[in-house]
Amino acid sequence: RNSAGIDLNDRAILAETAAAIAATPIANDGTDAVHADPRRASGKAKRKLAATTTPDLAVHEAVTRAQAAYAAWDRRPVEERAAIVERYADLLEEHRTELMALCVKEAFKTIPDAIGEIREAADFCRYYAHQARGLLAPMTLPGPTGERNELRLEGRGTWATVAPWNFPLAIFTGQNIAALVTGNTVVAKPAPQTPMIARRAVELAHEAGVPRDAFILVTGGADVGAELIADVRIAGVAFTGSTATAKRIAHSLLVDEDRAIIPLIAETGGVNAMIVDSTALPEQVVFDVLTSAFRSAGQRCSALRLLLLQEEVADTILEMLRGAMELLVVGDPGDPATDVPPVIDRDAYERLMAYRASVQGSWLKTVPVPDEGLFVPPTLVGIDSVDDLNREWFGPILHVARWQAGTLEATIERVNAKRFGLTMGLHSRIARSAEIAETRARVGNLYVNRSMIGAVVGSQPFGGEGLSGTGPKAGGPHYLPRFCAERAVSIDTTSAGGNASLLSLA
Ligand code: UN1
Repeated sequence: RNSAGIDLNDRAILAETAAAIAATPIANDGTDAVHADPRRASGKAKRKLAATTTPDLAVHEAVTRAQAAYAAWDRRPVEERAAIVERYADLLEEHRTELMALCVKEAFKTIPDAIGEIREAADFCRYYAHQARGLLAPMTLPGPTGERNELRLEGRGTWATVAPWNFPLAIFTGQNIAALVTGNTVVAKPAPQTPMIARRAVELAHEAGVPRDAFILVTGGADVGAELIADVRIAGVAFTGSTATAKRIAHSLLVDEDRAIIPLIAETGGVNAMIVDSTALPEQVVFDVLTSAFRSAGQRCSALRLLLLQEEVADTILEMLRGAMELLVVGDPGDPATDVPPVIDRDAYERLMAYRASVQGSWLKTVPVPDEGLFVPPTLVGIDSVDDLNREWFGPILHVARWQAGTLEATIERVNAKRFGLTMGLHSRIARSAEIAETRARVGNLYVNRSMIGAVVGSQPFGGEGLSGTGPKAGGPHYLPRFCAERAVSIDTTSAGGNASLLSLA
């Protein structure tokens, strides 16, 4: 099953969701965002709030409990854990309208994106549950006669997970379920912007049968995250967020000489480019650009940041894109018609608006937005060359440059030279160009003739390289093993080894 079973044309579900949104007792519908919720407040007020927010449990106590719960959880047969995780997926779907409403209210998700959250979270659960059953079954390995060799994957202990606000249910669930289904226990820190979604997700996991102490939430800001990462009892860290924070985490895992060397799985940002040549279908390019750059207000790490148009079609495509941007509906995320919601908080709003103002001379297009609320106008910014953008702006701001026919390979190398490596798009009908992109693009996810967002669990394993993260890819076949300890057991079964039959001293 690869769907939350929600049809956007199903009026009953939309009505149910609208009612749930109205009944969700937290601030804002995207229009009163600035005033109503302290988490949307200025940086200073937000820091104060983070400092005064009482974590559900103090970090030290949370790790102590999760450690104590580890042995029993890891010893449960994988089938039991997998069944609990599948039950959890069912619960996520049963509670979908409530969870969607939380996504809309707390994270400003549009309704289609909120549906995506439920679907992706449930998909992660089912995919990882299915995979764990095979992966954690003991494997017999070949060896000489008289020797028995087995390889087992098991949990490592207690993981720390640090999740982002931009996929407050999907990525939060993916990280935590991967750790849990493989036998680990987890202390999870959600983003300070989205604690309520996380709390509800954890409650439902407990309801599904995950022991309370196997999955513990700690909430708060960067200070709580730092304290969690600094706890030497942690057996691994899964992080999604900024490149800078990932580096700080990597550093803090290494400074203590006595500390075990533990895995860090980091999924970070990108300066994602789409290259369009003269054989591309312009209407499709325009649609995919709108989707990739402006949907979710550009707040996906997969989002398109840099559009590279072949000189000969640049003016035509820009003209069509300008026209299409006029049709974007920017507004209340709870309205099913909305394409572009507000950005996550006042800090993000101010950062993006200041940058946007600083490049005003290069605007190629911008669109009006409602006066009240954290709406960053979708904006096209012209730049002279592919080399002129080297950092990620996490919002609905798309940079555009031109490239010359015959330089596809060189253009891809110039994108590679930014050293991010998350997503790249190519729009072309030339098979040779697709081949060049496939072999040259140093990215985790290459998308040809389609949008660059919305990676589907199991079909498009997602994650990058370089400054974009460590891998392995979430929703792919290599993700779970990273959460596991690998143990090989070799037994001499000859009489010389004394182990022809191991004594059973029951
Ligand atoms: C992220 O923004 O952190 O492909 C990840 C997508 C999502 C992944 C985005 N599944 O847009």
